[in-house]
Amino acid sequence: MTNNLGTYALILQAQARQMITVVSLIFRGVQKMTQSRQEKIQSYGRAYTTLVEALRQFPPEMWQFKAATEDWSIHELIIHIADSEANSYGRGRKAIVEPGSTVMAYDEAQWAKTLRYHEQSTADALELFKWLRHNTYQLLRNQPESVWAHTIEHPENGTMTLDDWLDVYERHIPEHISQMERIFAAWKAQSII
Ligand code: NI
Repeated sequence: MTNNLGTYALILQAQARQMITVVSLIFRGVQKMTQSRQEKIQSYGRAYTTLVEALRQFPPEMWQFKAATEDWSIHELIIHIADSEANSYGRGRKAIVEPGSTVMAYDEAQWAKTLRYHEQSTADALELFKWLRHNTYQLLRNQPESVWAHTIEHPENGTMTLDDWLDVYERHIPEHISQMERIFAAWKAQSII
């Protein structure tokens, strides 16, 4: 009897230890996810500063340079960033307030042509981007956990959670900065010839 009780206690102890391991693994997973989301929100919030600092390395006289006819110039990319932000501003809010909504897709290349991006002010576009981004950043910082699983329906990308939306827009500015660097390199290469 005493032996049986002892064995039983050992089994219970082992089971408890296993439980603790599982719970702590789950906890660490959640903590990691929350941490990386927090990092993304911070990076999302820094985008305007990052963009303005990056733009300093490109001389304004080459902002309308296109490496190929169908490629975008730095000038067009800046206007695109503001238009994209205006769209994402609406999409993010739809996800928070009206989960399950279908959001609008738009033809980026056609917007650049029809809305004559080269004739629009880059200074105005940067200012617009600055405040749209700032306002959404403030909003994101205070969202409850449950909101991040809210979804929207994108006609081209399918179902997106608010986390997916953050992922796309956190990467948007750094990706376009890399593109600008490639345009600048192409401009330098053809200036030498
Ligand atoms: Ni883009």
